[in-house]
Amino acid sequence: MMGRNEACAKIGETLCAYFEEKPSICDPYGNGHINDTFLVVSEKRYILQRMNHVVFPHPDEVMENILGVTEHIRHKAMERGGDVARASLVVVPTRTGEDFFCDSIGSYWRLYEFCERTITREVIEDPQDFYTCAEAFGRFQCDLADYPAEKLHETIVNFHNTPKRYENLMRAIEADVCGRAAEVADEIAFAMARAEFAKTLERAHASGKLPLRVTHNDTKLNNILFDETTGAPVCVIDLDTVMPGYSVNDFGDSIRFGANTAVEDETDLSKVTLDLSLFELYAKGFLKGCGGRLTDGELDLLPEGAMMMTLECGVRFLTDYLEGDVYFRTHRPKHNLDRCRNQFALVADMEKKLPRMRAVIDGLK
Ligand code: ADP
Ligand code: GN1
Ligand code: MG
Repeated sequence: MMGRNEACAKIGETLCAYFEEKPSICDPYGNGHINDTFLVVSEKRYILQRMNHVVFPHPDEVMENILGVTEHIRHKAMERGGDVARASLVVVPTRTGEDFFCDSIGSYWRLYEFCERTITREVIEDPQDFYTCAEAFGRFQCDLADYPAEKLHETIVNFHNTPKRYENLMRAIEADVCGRAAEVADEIAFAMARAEFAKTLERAHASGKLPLRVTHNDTKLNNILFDETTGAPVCVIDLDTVMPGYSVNDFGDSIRFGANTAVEDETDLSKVTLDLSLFELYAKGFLKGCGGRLTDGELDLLPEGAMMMTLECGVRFLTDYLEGDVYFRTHRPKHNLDRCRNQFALVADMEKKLPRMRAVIDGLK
């Protein structure tokens, strides 16, 4: 498989496709695990991304989704008199008018306007930021409630189908291509002990308790741009996985990342716990942003959504560790294993706190 540096080799050719004159700056940017992101400075600032072709087999479909969804969100922002220019990502076409560029070695690239006067956060410094982040992700879902779901391509099939993620893990254990399975026997046992729980949301959907909605599916704190002066959320980004999904998973993925008292790859597991006050704050903001749209069935399953996204993410990190770290960008040996242990530690703490999570949600109904 082509390495990341090799895949980015044609960045010069890509810049030519977008700019008449060579930009003065083109530097790696941000902390995403999936795409290769660059800050480009020409007459103004841009975000250039090489789309991860392994993760997203149909980059053209990803772009079609993004163009539709961003236009829809801008329209909603206009209706409520918001900051339309920064309300959603703005795709910049190539000089020949294409929405993305395929270079001569088959890498797919896209260019966005840089959303100015914004910052991203990796951790919560002020709890209020988590509340506003929740409101923004809730409003995102609310804005897309009338988006024609049949127009959306499923950019990653079964993305948050946790039982399917378990099947992938089983395959990785069986193949054990790197000979790492014995080393992670404890983590495998932890996952297997929760294989029944992993079916909870799919079962709730099958029984009509959990509707499919248009969701973001990657609601990490660092996928929101905040205004650098006021701290208000300005723009929800990273729209590659906008697809039909469960509201409780959008809720849960934010809790997994933002209400963890440690960062996602912290190796001192004694620091990894669920911050219940952040959980409550996020729940309040998310419900407000969703504008009363969530059904009782969805409300009841919000705590399970948090546990599910954390368990699933741990299973995905473990699978990638077993497969040789081919999916998530890693920065050190065993990085994916560290992330997996961290997520499983958070699951264990959430299990202890489940009655209190339920009580919080009951109090908000
Ligand atoms: P990944 O899928 O790899 O996470 P993202 O699309 O989230 O990639 O982008 C990575 C980072 O780049 C973001 O966390 C954010 O800091 C920054 N970023 C992305 N798009 C923009 C934009 N239009 N304006 C400003 N910053 C952006
Ligand atoms: C990836 O792209 P990024 O870094 O926001 C991943 C998410 C995981 C997350 C774990 C397309 O998100 O599903 O939850 O890493 N995105 C994709 O940090 O797989
Ligand atoms: Mg991201």
